[in-house]
Amino acid sequence: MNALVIIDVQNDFMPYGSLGVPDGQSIVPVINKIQPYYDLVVATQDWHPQDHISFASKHPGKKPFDNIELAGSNQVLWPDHCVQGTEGAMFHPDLETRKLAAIFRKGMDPQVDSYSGFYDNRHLISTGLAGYLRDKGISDVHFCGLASDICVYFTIRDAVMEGFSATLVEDASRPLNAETFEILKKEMKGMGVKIYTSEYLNFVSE
Ligand code: VGL
Ligand code: ZN
Repeated sequence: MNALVIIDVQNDFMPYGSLGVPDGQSIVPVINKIQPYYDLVVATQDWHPQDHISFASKHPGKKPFDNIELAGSNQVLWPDHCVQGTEGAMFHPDLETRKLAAIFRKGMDPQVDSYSGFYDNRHLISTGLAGYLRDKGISDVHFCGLASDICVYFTIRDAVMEGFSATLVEDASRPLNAETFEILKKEMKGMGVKIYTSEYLNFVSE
């Protein structure tokens, strides 16, 4: 059984949003096109309280994209984004949501960031996504969404660690930083992640 996990296809990650990913809107028709190929479709939403620690606005003297040390790790500071219940946190209005069996929300702890759809950045708190997918009999998981070099990448890493077969649907994803993504792509391939574009998916049967 296979599943598609749609990551953070939210207004604030669109070029018109507060943390816009270049060309982000162009993934929406691709994601809508591929959904029928999957046994199960779920989505994640970045879902921050308005005083979230990852917001530069919380740190006097800091600007978006500055780095700080937080609990012994590096934390990138972001523009305010995906605040719970705001328009920016809603899915792109053209995203097909009728097939979504569940929505997993992350980044809700004001003190901890959460890029992966499975665990927070300290790897302490689970969203329940791994258990949910296993309970549904899913072994083959495909990923798409925004941004391919941040939340999609960290989600895929955790999927591999959890023992799922992981595939990135590359044209249904876009990176914030294209150069970083090229490096991470090699790393993902090294971990056994498959990277396909949507037109090849029909030929992949596992
Ligand atoms: C994301 C930065 C901060 C993402 C979320 O969805 O890739 N990036 N929060
Ligand atoms: Zn965030």
